[in-house]
Amino acid sequence: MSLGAVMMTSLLVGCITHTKEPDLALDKHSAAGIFHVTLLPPERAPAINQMHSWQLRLQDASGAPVTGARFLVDGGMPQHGHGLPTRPRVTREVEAGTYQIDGMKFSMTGCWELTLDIDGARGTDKVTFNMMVKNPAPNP
Ligand SMILES: [Cu+2]
Repeated sequence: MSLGAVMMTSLLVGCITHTKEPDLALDKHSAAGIFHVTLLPPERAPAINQMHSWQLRLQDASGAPVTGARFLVDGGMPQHGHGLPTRPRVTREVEAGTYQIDGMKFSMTGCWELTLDIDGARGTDKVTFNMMVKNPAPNP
């Protein structure tokens, strides 16, 4: 494989591929289809390097809320080869099947990946989200 081909291959992960639109959905089924996961971003887009929280809604395949689940949060920027600048955690279940992720921070603009390992009563599964982080609009 030529160096050019290697570089092309390394660009085909995460947000940007040349074969399809970037998959920026915040609403996905987990890899094995056990869960339906919806990420709820903060109401106001956080500034770069600002700590913030997200929420996530966890449902089973029939749409029923999944309570008492445990999560491992990981991620980074695949195109830059680095991980998250913080160690975000799910800190509490806000209401049945809705959880809070604290300690989120994006240290630069660009394509970030967020991976959740989910351990629920129905089994364990994994889901990966891609998000394009831009500089937020200045405060009014
Ligand atoms: Cu980066």
